Amino acid sequence: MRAITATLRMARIAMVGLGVLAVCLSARAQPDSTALAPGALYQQHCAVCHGTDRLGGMGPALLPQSLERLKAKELDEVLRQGREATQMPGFATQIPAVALEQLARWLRTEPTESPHWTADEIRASRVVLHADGTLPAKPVFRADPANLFLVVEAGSHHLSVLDGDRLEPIHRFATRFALHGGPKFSRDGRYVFVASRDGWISKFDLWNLSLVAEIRVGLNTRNVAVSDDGKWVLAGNTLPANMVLLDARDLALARVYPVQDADGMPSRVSAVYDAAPRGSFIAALRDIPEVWEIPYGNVPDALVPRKIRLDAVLDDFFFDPPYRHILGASRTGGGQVIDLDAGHKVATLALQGMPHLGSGITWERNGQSVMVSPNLKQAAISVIDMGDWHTVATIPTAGPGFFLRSHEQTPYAWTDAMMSPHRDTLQVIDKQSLRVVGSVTPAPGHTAAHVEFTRDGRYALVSLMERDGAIVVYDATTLREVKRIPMDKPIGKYNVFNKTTRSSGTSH
Ligand code: DHE
Repeated sequence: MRAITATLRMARIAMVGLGVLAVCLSARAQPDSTALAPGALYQQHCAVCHGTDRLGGMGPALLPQSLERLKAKELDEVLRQGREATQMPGFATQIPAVALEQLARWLRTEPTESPHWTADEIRASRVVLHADGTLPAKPVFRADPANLFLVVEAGSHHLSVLDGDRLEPIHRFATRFALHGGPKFSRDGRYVFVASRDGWISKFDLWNLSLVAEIRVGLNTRNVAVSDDGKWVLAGNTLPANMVLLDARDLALARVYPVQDADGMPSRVSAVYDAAPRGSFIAALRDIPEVWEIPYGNVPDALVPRKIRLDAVLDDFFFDPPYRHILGASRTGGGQVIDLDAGHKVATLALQGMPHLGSGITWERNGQSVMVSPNLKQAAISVIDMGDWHTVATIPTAGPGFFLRSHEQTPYAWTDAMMSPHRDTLQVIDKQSLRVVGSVTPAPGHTAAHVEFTRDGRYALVSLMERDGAIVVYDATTLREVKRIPMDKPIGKYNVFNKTTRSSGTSH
């Protein structure tokens, strides 16, 4: 066991960063790089870490889908200069600029042989460090286990654990490259499951501060959901176009669901979520106008997808509090309300731009439930009446933003303007008047976004998303800064209590 742990640790240390092309360079004589075609250059310099097939190894996958989020000049820069604090070296002194540009372009083209990731490959990737039930069922620290925060640090790929009372870090896990999406907790808050964009699902035991198991479910993964009964983990992939069901105890592969319509048209998955009150997973699909419901309870059709046909695809969606309806939106605009029981659309949402419904939250206003969503393309927050689905208000903001957060114990909701020149400022909205009543700018000129509250709603934790960034803690009433906890590009942060009790002010 120790050997596996040590090997994994070594692999982790080596893999951190986009590249890790580094170790790839051997000291022995190599063919002249100036004369090589991009494919040959790749095999000479990159394949050792990123895999001969570009599917990843110690370094991440280098497929077009994996590089989608990296701008052309960023990729050029990484190839030339390497990546700070990782094993990825720069090649500017060894490979001529023109050849590096060709290599960058080549990395963005599909491999001649279509990448695959079969059930056998999924099984073979699994590593179990601690068999289910072998670690003590008692926290190894004094902090309140229900008031821990997990912080995803994207800079050097770590997951930090904060004591939510003292607001101090108590542990830092190394993680796979580029975690994305919300970590998903078991109901008792002991276990947490995270997905990396490269397809790795990791299970951590927070009480023992230990990594339990890992498995690679795909080459490009959207996100992961955990069933409310704690038995299943479902991951949604874009490459291959499928969903993968795992046994939550040890991440053993249970089932692969190819995602395609009745005519065999495959679809990438937009997102998968647990619909706890329904005892099912719900999956939105990006290329075919369907929503799939996979019941996991003790029912005759357990684990068999029920397919609901829609008028338009869903890129993003939100559950109403009873989990009867989903409010969905597609990248091309427009929103729809789908009644999951009836299995069809019941209303159209009057939404402009690109609402980020997955980041929506709800609160009570004038005796009515409203769903409130940021917008990735418009400087506005939409407020929707959950009774008749009409738009109650559109709140103007400083710029398009990603996230919106509140808490039952605070009168305010906080939003960012991350997609605009005002990305350094969060605005604070009064939940009753629907007016912007304040703002905070943790560091002028530096990106600040994503808020999560302590379990009592007293403090708001904001991410200063820079390499020398921080979690900046604000008093949620006075908006005064209370402290800064240094972090390496913190992205999201997640409070165990708010998540496991499904607070209406946070994502689930
Ligand atoms: Fe995310 C959650 C999709 C880009 C940070 N993001 C999610 C979820 C989805 C999603 C479906 C819900 C997952 C869940 O809860 O399990 N994100 C998308 C996109 O489609 C988009 C726009 C483009 C993409 O390439 O994927 C996108 N997301 C980003 C970023 O650029 C962010 C800011 C930085 C990053 O690390 O990639 C980013 N996404 C996040 C965060 C969450 C998230 C922090 C979790 C929010 C939460 O509080 O639950």
